[in-house]
Amino acid sequence: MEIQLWREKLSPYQLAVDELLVKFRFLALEHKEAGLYSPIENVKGRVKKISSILEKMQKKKIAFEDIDEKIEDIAGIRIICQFVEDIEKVVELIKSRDDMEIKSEKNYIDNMKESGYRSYHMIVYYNVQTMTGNKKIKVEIQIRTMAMNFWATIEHSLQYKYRQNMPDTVRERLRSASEAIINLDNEMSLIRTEIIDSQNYFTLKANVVAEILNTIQNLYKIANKREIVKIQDEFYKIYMSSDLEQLHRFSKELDVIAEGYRAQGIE
Ligand code: 0O2
Repeated sequence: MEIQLWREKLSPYQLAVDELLVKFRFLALEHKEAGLYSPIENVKGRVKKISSILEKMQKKKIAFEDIDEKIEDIAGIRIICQFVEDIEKVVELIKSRDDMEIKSEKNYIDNMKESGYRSYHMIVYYNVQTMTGNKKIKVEIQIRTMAMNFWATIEHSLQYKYRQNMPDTVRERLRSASEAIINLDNEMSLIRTEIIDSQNYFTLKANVVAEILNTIQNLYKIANKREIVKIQDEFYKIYMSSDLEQLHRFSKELDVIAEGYRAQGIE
């Protein structure tokens, strides 16, 4: 198969992966900027390597002309969550979108694989606009926790090493490691609220501190030096106290001061 043909075949898949990475990362960012907890911790994406496609074609006796139809994971997105509960939220988020249509789902969390593998899989249809027009392609989205991802990554590399001949002892160890991962995810779920509260606190604090610093920077251009020094001292005092309410109040007061200068037409 000529390399150019492969390039043509795979380029819409690359476009889909690139677009979806932007979209899912934006979703996570939107949550954070709004001071909300994001069920999406991290997103990765890849187009399947030609060698892996060839391997699958051979294994499943698929012709080159049929790969769009029969290989569903040429474009792959992996969404990593912090907690098991987040997976359901991400699934709902995906289902509520109108730029992708669900083709099928596999829940390997409620129905763990024999190997110990756990993850939620969705195959979605996604439209890309190419030079030759619209193309509807399939994308596999895998959604799993950080702990599940850790296990799957290790197990995948061992599968690669041993191919079909993984020793029973290694297989057994992986299964018991998988049990440990279930326990870890459960333990984390028990303290989920506390973890989220503390993460939200840091996000909100970072947002308000960024706002305050921005206003102070603008005031530098217009306010007198003595006033700026006073504002800065006040800010450091409040910052050290780590009182979010006080930081919010201070940010609003600074807005009023900046507004006052604007009203005087000094800015
Ligand atoms: P790779 O190298 O990750 O791309 P399919 O083989 O996709 O046509 P299947 O097997 O019904 O059909 O799909 P399934 O079970 O949903 O698996 C799809 C992908 O999930 C796999 O792709 C893996 O990425 C992952 N996966 C499934 N089972 C396991 C497992 O036991 N361990 C690990 N580590 N990953 C798993 P590929 O193409 O097999 O591999």
